[in-house]
Amino acid sequence: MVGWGAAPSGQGRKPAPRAQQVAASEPLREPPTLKNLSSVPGIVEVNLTAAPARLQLVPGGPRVSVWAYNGSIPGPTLDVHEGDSVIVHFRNELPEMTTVHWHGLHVPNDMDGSPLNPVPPGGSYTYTFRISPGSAGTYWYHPHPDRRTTYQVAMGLYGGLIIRSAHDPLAERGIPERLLILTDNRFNPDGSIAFPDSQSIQAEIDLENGREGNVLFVNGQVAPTIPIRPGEVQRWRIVNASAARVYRMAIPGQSMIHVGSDGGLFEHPREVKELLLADAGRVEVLVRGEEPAGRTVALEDLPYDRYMPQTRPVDWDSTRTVLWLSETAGPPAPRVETPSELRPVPPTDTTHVANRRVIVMSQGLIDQKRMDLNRVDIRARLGTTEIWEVQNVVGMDHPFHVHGLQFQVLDRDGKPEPYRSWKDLVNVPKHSSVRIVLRFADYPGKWMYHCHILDHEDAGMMGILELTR
Ligand SMILES: [Cu+2]
Repeated sequence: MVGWGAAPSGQGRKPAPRAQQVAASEPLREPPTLKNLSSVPGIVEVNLTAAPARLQLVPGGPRVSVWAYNGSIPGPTLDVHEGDSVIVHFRNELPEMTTVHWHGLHVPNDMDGSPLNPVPPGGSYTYTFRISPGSAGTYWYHPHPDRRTTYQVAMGLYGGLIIRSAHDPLAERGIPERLLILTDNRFNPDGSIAFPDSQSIQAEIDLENGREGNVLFVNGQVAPTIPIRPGEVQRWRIVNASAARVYRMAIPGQSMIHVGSDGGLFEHPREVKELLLADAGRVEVLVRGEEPAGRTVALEDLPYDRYMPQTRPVDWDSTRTVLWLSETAGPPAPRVETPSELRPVPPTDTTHVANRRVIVMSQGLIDQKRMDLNRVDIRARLGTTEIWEVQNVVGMDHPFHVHGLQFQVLDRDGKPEPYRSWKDLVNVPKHSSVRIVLRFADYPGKWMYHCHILDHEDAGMMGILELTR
């Protein structure tokens, strides 16, 4: 059983919870779910179209030109179960090439939506894959075309993906859940999405820091409200779909129970005061409504310095409100016991390691190279296990992502990881290194590994891993 003790004051935080009156914050809405066209059990068949649309993005603002999946931002959520066979009829109605990358999923190579398999404008592609057993967790999908990912995601192309297990200890206890997709964006005075001129200083800053926006969204809403009753426990599946922003999340005066990461639940819950969520990563947390009812507290994004000193934004050290948690009045919710056992996360066997590699990330480069779609950077055999030491040798963070599998973090700067989890993305802070263990179980082909700051990825901070039998 995990305690829910009051959180002591954190660094630079006030000891008492900040009660606030919030004007005109809308209740959180969740994205629509992709409609399953199949009535056959175990088959999920959906239509997904990427197309230009006009939507209101900023509250009170005008409708502006966006690109959207099925006309909504975020796109509709793909909600499936382990073992399901998924068929996605995708249509590209954009004026340029795109792909749909199923971030974090273990799928056949030609279903991965990497830049090696572009869908031309006006074209279509049927993505078919089976959801791996044991992969229950929170994922997302987004475009991954050659050099245009930043633009297409900023225009509105991203959506959530939930994989459910037949045995979920939290769902079995009736804990309600919410999907929260975090993004940020930047706007012109007329309300349209702002992109810098290619020769501008802002373009250079974006290339260095990755695109950040001054308006933060949750499911496309600005600082929405989540109501919670005293004693109620909610499970939040949080996706960071931002291009570059790293969130250091905390609820002042309250702890959270961290129960899962990119590839799903941990073995045991962990009580935390704050959580660091790099772009493209996911966390699952339990949040409890606290006494007294009637107050409103913020889920805050605390300052986190991921930047090069010369391009660090002037307001990097400000605290931002991600959403409001409204502790509603009324009778307390019945007590919910948080299970101490969530699910097994067996350690990847390292008795036989086929290869130990060092991968060096510098600014815009991996192993001193820019990505070339016609080059293979790493060759490995299916059925083997490798340990990669991912080194960041420069003065800003780079989040490292590998396509098509979930890995485990062994240690960070030699310090063993305190708990096991499945991950497809690990933030490698400035001047540090992380060792990960990867098992190449299945699916031959060429897989991308890259920095997930989208501007860095577009600029070629990416390599190709070829898996062969
Ligand atoms: Cu990077």
